[in-house]
Amino acid sequence: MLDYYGLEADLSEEERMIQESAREFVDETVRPDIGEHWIEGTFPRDLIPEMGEMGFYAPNLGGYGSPNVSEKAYGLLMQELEACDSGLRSMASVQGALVMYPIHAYGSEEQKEEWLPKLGSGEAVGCFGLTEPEHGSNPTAMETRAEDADGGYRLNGSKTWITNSPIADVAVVWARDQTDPDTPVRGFLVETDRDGVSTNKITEKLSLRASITGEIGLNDVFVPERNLLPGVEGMGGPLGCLTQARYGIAWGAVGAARDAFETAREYATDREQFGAPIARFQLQQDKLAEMATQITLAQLLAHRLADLKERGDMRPQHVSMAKRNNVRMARNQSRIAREILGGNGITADYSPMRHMANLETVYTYEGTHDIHTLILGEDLTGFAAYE
Ligand code: TGC
Ligand code: FAD
Repeated sequence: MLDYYGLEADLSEEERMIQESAREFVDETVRPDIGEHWIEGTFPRDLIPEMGEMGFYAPNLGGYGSPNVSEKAYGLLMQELEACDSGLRSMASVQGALVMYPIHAYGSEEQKEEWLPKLGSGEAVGCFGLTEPEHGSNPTAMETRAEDADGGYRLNGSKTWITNSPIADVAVVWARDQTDPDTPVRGFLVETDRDGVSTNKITEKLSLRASITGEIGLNDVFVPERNLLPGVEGMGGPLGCLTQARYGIAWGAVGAARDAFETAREYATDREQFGAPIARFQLQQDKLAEMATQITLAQLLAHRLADLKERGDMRPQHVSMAKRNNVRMARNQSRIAREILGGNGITADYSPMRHMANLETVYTYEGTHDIHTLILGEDLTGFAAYE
């Protein structure tokens, strides 16, 4: 596996063990059938509890059954999952960073005890409802409302493009807590079997096909007071979760690029044209040299980001730079890998084109590439340029 600057030599024993066990799990259990799942547009649901058993959901959190592993170990895990398929990493990102994290960071003791063990083991599935049909890049303008009701709240609105909503037991839903649009956004735990909740599946995706995506319709849904996340008010709530998930993506995308590179390197070494392996030709070596360089730069960024996170110095803007760079890198390099495979490269028998198609989603969700450019632009100049 490409590790040109020997970064893995500095891993702790725990980090190495997590990386190796995730690699083995993916190779033995997921990789053989992932192309078929991608073609069929299905997620291998029997893996959900297996991934829980492996400790893949938010192992970087402390307590409630989570082992509190290092941020680097968590990143390496995301990298190995996405080296198989972005849909697999999405499953772990949403369950861990977008559902367990807000419960852990903002939830009541009762909510933590009820949900964290079940979500960690994969017995329950969660989803994160922020995006709305009319408000994607600008979720602050959300229209979903939570009005006071006897003993709780009544939710109305709709969320869309929600990973796992059709199979979720619980949704973290972000809404304004009154009819006044100036009141702060609040987070609610909404069990999906409540009256008035619908979760239609979005079909015909040409990207992230081995992942289930849907809507969340909320039609006069009553949730009791105890379902409000008490520990946060305002957009810092959902955006704080995004920082956690974007961190995982910055690592994960490197895995997709590395897998595309390794597939291309092997193919170039085996495939002969004009009486020699195509790896013998300078044009192909140029592509491989550039891919290896770009992947190595992204690995360095991810490792440094982990160090910053571990010691509490990571700012959301650091995460934006890494998400923006590493996903763009993976999107570009998986396409070059596809080229090296010639005609075979357009089939699901090889991973590069599947990664390439998946990365269109990864480039778009968790803040589009453009939005991260604007976040960095604001940080560097002091001028916000969203409007
Ligand atoms: P702004 O005024 O800048 O901030 C509001 C409050 O939030 C705080 N904050 C953050 N906190 C933690 N992490 C971050 N990344 C934060 N960004 C901002 C900020 O300090 C402030 O706090 P306070 O206490 O002062 O109130 O917010 P804004 O309304 O101007 O928004 C800025 C903008 C455009 C950057 C933001 O809206 C944004 O990031 N938009 C992109 C939307 C997005 O990423 N959506 C993702 C949806 S979830 C998803 O895609 C899951 S895919 C899952 C999968 O399958 O893997
Ligand atoms: P828009 O915001 O409409 O953007 C369209 C284009 O305009 C983009 O190119 C964008 O970069 C550009 N643009 C927007 N604003 C500006 C600006 N100010 N300046 C310059 N350019 C701009 N959301 C969730 O809440 N939970 C999930 O689990 C989830 N999972 C997802 C899974 C998939 C497969 C996909 C595709 C999306 C998912 N999302 C999820 C939604 C995702 O976060 C949004 O798609 C994303 O935030 C972009 O929103 P949008 O699609 O509405 O695009």
